[in-house]
Amino acid sequence: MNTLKALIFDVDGTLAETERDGHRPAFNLAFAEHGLPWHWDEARYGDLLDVTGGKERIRHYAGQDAPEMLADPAFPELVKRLHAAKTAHYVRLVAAGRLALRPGVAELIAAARRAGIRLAIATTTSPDNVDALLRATLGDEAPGWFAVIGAGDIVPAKKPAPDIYRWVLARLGLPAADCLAIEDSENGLKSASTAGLRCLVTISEYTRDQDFSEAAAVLDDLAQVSPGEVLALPGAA
Ligand code: XBP
Ligand code: MG
Repeated sequence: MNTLKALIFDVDGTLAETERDGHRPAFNLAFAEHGLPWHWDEARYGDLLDVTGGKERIRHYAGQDAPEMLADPAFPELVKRLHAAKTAHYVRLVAAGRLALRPGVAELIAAARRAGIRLAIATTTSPDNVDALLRATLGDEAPGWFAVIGAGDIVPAKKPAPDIYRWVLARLGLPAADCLAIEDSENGLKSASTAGLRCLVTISEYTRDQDFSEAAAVLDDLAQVSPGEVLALPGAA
């Protein structure tokens, strides 16, 4: 029996294609204004996406391209400052309307609200980024439509660890079997599956070649099916 009570959305790559033209340029602007000769092109950024979390991604990159920086006692503070600057740039880009929702996302959110199915977010990205994207694309009331928003450093172990989904499920007060996760990446799918959730994958720009064999369904985007079909996906057990 389908007991769907909540949809739990990933953000980056799922609600919108945020990485190539949102997060990536925001990182590059932050590097430039801190005098760093770093520039993440589209291809390199694709590799760096294996590491979720902006601060984690900066640390990983420095380990590869400037390992001497890791030993500098000032490095952790630099990472914090770079990431704060990157977040400010990203929020500004999003507020300026640079990113749109992916096809079918707004329709599914509207259908879930009409059907009394609760909405939640489980993302690796920072809370300010989620708030800015929801407001810019769905209006100022949109963050309030989500019963739970789990974002960023609220759990220390980011996707593919299941912690963010477990955190969201605990706050929803629902068992995993009553919820459906919507993801775009293998890291996100692993995170949701390990938390016991069934997961619908909508493949995104950077995730075409990833392994989605554990997914309940794999689509190019949510406009391929009707919202009713998503809400009627068969349950886990
Ligand atoms: C998203 C991410 C994030 C963003 C950057 O992964 O990996 O790190 O790229 O966000 P997912 P912050 O879609 O699986 O949640 O810089 O705010 O960390
Ligand atoms: Mg994602």
